[in-house]
Amino acid sequence: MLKNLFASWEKISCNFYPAFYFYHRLYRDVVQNEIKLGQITSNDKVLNIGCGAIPFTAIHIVQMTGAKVIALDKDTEAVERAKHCLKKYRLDRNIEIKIGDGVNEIPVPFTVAIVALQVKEKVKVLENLQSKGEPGGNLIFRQPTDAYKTVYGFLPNDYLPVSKTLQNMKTFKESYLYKVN
Ligand SMILES: C[S@+](CC[C@H](N)C(=O)[O-])C[C@H]1O[C@@H](n2cnc3c(N)ncnc32)[C@H](O)[C@@H]1O
Repeated sequence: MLKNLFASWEKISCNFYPAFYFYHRLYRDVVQNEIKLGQITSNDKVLNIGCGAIPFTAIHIVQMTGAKVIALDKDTEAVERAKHCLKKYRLDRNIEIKIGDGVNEIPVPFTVAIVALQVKEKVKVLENLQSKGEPGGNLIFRQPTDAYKTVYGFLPNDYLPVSKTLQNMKTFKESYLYKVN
């Protein structure tokens, strides 16, 4: 329910620039922390799984690092809206939006992957990324707080991250870093 609320909010508000801007701006510090965690630079090819209709993760990465981003979503409507808005607001440089489910479709090659909080089958996506990525690649997941674990899915304790960064959001307080072996 909460999960769908955010996806719907993005679809409704993406065509209204003040709402688009405000929502994308809210996540600036989150993505900045993840850029430091994954040491993302302009040389990286970043895969963002679950970009939504307002692909703020992709936008911040391009703006802050100059990296190229492939942004994936399994929802056709979100993909179409994201493409439309990026073009309309002239934010489409270095961002390619694609339809696909991160559980079984991973566009390659990528050097870093960032997975949205709302991507529920996190273990399957992590294992899929591990099997498709180049050794040494960085995989970043937003881990929900205990209260939101059932809603968003989570990575259990036996999936130990190599590092993490703190986040100041209601639904998640940490982003985890994994390595492709
Ligand atoms: C509404 S949020 C968008 C997050 C955000 N705009 C960002 O930049 O991080 C989550 C999106 O993830 C998508 N999603 C959920 N599970 C997915 C999966 N397995 N593969 C691809 N997209 C997924 C949903 O369709 C939804 O649009």
